[in-house]
Amino acid sequence: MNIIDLFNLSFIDRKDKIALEFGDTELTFNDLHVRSNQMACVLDSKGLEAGDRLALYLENSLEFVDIYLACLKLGIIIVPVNILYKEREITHIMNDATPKAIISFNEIEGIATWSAKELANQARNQSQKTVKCKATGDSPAAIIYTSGTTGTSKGAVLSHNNFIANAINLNTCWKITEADRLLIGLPLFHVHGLANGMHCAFIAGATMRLLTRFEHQKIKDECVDFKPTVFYGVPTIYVRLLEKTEREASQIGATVRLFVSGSAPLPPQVLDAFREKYGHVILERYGMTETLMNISNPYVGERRAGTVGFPLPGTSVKIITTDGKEAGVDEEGEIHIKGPNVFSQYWNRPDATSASFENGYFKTGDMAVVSDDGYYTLRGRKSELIISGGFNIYPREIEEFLMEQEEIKEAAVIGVPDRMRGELPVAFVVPNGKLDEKALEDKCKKSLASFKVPRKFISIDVLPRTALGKVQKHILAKQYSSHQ
Ligand code: MLC
Ligand code: AMP
Repeated sequence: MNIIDLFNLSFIDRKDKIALEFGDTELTFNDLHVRSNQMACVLDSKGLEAGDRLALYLENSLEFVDIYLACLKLGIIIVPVNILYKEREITHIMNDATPKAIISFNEIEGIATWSAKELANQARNQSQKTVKCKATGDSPAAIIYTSGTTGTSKGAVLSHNNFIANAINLNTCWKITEADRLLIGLPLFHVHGLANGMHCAFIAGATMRLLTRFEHQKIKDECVDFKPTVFYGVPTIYVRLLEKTEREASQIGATVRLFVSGSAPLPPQVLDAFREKYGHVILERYGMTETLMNISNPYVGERRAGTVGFPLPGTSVKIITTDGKEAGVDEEGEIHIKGPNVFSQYWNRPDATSASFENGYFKTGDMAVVSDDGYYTLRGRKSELIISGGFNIYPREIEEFLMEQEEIKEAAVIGVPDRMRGELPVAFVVPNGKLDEKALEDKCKKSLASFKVPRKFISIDVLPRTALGKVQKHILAKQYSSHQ
């Protein structure tokens, strides 16, 4: 079975129900079905075939949804690209995934694009006839780029079955049904918005309101107008919601039965403050691009602050200590995951793929402990990954960029704590002569997504290193905090 077969439970059987609200547009499930058939005709006429890749550089929009569904129907592998990425970052993905094209609303400097608006115009005149989806459960549905635990960003190949396992789990465990109304302001280019948001809504037959993005200034009005029952956010969004007045909080929370947090650690004090102000206990869960959702606090039962709960159905979880043994209760180790939700490979990277699996389990790079009553608590990461506002930053990528600049001899990037975003990147640099920080910042802004641009550049004479030459980032972190 492919995921379109599951969407058809709604596309065909709930024809006249409102599936999607976006701006002033309301689409029924039948509209989604018809529009994606038409879009599939356009893509087909452009010579795209099953197994081809097609990159989407699109903010949340009707075009994103239509093209995404059309690709699933044709067996085309979608490569969603973070809309905040700049030419340098997009080029890496284009070279790696070699998509037939990249679809965008606007021109991208140095990269040939297909216009999303033009495709949408062409689709209007096409046949509405149902396109038979030939994909099987094992067919790749998407390649999503993620920094993983090491190196530069790699494409995680996610199959129809991976997405199906994830959606069935969440719809079951979080009781998502056709009575629900999902408010999705998270980007569809990441699995949180796409697989937990859109897929779950379409399969359950729930109504989804899609926002171009989450804007804290507008969220109260959206809630009052849409009356959501389910709300997904990253911790930054919940910190923003805590800034609302009591009255706004009661308006936002009035119809919601479930607030879910994930993609980065939710500080226990945020969960507590949210319970105080909103009267809701946020359900925190843990996932990854490579595995989709793994561990979740229960819908029924105690949602324990600071923990991510229990393994989801069908997901096997082991904690492996540094000496390679399975950890006992309260003993820290790396989380290893096996299950129908786990991806099969990094695109074109057999070495990276085999390095990331052990005994059939995916090594997540996340450290954790489990309590005697089965709750998992994440304890940080093995790698240097920084998560800012739910977006991942791999320090090496920024360090390499900085060291390409003539004014920089050496660079080391660390994540520093931030109340709003969780973490922020800060760069320690050894300059060639006097450093013009503003000029360096401008260069970063031109080539790196805004969330990757270091918030501070700290000049030092020499980076602290071990005898083997490895930069001692913990010393830099101490140096940073002692200067604050
Ligand atoms: C953020 N920005 C965006 C944007 N999101 N720009 C365009 N489209 C978007 N969707 C930019 C802003 O322009 C701004 O740039 C900066 O980010 C901060 O924006 P802000 O307005 O101050 O927003 P804020 O209230 O801080 O909220 C930011 C946020 C955003 C939380 C809405 O960070 C976000 O959408 N994060 C979600 C990321 C996500 O979906 N992660 C899931 C990964 S999957 P500037 O230039 O002014 O700084 C995964 C697996 C799992 O991790 O477990 O889920
Ligand atoms: P990504 O590569 O964007 O899929 O990000 C996955 C990473 O996000 C995981 O490896 C974790 O480090 C982190 N993550 C996801 N959910 C949580 C959570 N609830 N608490 C802490 N970290 C999380």
